[in-house]
Amino acid sequence: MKEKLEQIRAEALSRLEAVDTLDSLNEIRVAYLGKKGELTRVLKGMKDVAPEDRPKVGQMVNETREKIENRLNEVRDQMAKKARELQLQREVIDVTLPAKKIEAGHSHPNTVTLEELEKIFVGMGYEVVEGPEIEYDEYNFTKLNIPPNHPAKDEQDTFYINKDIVLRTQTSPVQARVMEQGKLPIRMISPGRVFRSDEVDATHSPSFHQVEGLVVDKNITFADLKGTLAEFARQVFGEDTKVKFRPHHFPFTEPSAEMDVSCFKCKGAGCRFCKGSGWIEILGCGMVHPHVFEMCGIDPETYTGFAFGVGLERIALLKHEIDDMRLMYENDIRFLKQF
Ligand code: 2U9
Repeated sequence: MKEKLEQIRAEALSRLEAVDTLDSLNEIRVAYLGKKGELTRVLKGMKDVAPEDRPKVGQMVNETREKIENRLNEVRDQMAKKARELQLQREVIDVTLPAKKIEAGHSHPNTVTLEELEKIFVGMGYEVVEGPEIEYDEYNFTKLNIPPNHPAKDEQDTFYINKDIVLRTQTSPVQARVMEQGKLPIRMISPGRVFRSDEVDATHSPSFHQVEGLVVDKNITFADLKGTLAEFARQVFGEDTKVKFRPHHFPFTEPSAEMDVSCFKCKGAGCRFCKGSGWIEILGCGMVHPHVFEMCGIDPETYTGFAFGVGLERIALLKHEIDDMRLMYENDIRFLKQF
């Protein structure tokens, strides 16, 4: 019996020397210490041992079990230690490596331009007022002196939600709503997205942005309009910018004009940028039409006012010398990160 136990112990310990995985370690544990293992088999053979020898043999079995078990645990601990060392080696952090760069984003060129325009007008005492992109046909057209069947309605043909509700074609309805509130005087700009059923090309989009402005007070004249917009042009395009007003027609203003600025590339001499003319068209403007005042509840005999409208994309494209509006909406990072 003693020899048998010696042999089991030697065999188990020798197998433990060669073990290299947790699975094979477990196999050895089962083979020697398990319910159907070698030592259990020895214990089952106790019935053949003389009763007086049984305690001694029992003690020997226990000693053998203890030795094998101790070694098994040692080997298991060594394997765990080795695995942990390997893992630490693999995960070692080189603190001298250069850090990953955090890619900081920045505002879209449209947003940069909008903020610049807002700053200029806020500096002149204007309020910034926003309004709904979905509007009543009445506010988008009728109150702005564009009655049903007016040809200008066709020009601005838009997206109808139903026969009374449209996606606004201009931000003017915001100003009509402010006028209706009746708090005078008014000095405001209304920036925002507008919609027209235009085909996409380098200068058109079915959705773009406007900044419109409105001043209403007693004794406002065309001279106030000219002075304000000339100052605006100087702040956007440079101190030596000249302005020129050409007569035009808008249903909501009378008289109406378009304003050009002297070309900021060639200073008015004529170049490819201004198509040889020396001037670049920037915005539309005019004195608020008396019908518009009446429809918004303001007495045109007491109050006068001027209004203007600029396309935000147009200013942003000019300032950055971008020749295709579609680039503004594609959000290609290679384009955007240049500004
Ligand atoms: C009220 C009364 C009058 C706003 C105006 C323009 C002239 C104009 C265009 C510029 C380029 C639209 O984005 S664009 O295509 N706008 O030329 N807008 S006067 O006149 C108003 C506004 C509100 C109550």
